[in-house]
Amino acid sequence: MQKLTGLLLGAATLALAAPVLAEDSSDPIIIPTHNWSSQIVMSNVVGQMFEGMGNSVEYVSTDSQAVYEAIRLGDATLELEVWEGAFGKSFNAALEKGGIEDVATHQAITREDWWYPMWTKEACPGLPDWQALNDCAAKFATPETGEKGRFLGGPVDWLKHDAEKVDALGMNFTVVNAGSAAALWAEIAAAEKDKTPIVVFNWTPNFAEAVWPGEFVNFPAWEAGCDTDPAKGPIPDKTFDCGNPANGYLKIAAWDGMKDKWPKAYAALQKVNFTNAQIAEMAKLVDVDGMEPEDAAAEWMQANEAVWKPWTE
Ligand code: TMO
Repeated sequence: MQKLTGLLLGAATLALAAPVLAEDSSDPIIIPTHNWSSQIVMSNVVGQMFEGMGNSVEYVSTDSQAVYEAIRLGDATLELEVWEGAFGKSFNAALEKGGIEDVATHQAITREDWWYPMWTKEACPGLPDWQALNDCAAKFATPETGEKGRFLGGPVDWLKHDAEKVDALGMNFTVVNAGSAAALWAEIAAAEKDKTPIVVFNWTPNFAEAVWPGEFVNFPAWEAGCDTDPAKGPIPDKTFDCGNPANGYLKIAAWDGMKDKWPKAYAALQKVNFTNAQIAEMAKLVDVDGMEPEDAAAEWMQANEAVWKPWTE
């Protein structure tokens, strides 16, 4: 009897330790990719990890805001980089409608905001304070912006609401949107030659911090609701009268049907977790070393097997 109980207990423990998951569907897992390098490389890393587990994967280039609606409807399966500053609003709206799930939060802490390379401080020593930046607006003037300073924002789909911020805070700046992330790096590199003051949209983790030491502009601190509620932030009748979150999250989202359709891939996805340094490295392999995202992902995986292999077990 004791022996039998022991056996039964042993079996129960085994079952607890290794739940048997149903097989994954042979349909491809749809992974959306966007227009900045770390997201594309990370998508390929996780895609190649799924392929190594026997899954089929398809990458689809998708608008970085519309993707939350696509996931909710099951047209895309997951999103590996939900940046709080750029996408928190769209993600929350989709969560409220249902069909999408908050799967995990990366260890990485993110920030996305107005940023300048350090040489800019010579022209504007009061930085990083936003009012000091505004007092120096003329130093950033270009033929394109007349008397106003030029702020180079990211591609419009990142919806950074920079024009609303300029309006809310009464700044002497005009927002110009770059056509691509590469255009941001090209302008910083051009400004570096004669140390022209420049203020652009940038983020961390990114390769840029290792290439150009710089700082984010300090705007009035972000508080929840600053983007929707005029009462939040220092200006009583304006939204976006604040900076982006300075300690933002980076989340993973998935279609809520994923766990039933691809239970093994879903179990692995729940364990995916990257650090700031790992994400900056993924961007560097493309933006500095000039690799194709697919090759960058393969190289990263080869060098970091100890990081991702355990997620598949
Ligand atoms: C969404 N992004 C990382 C480009 O700021």
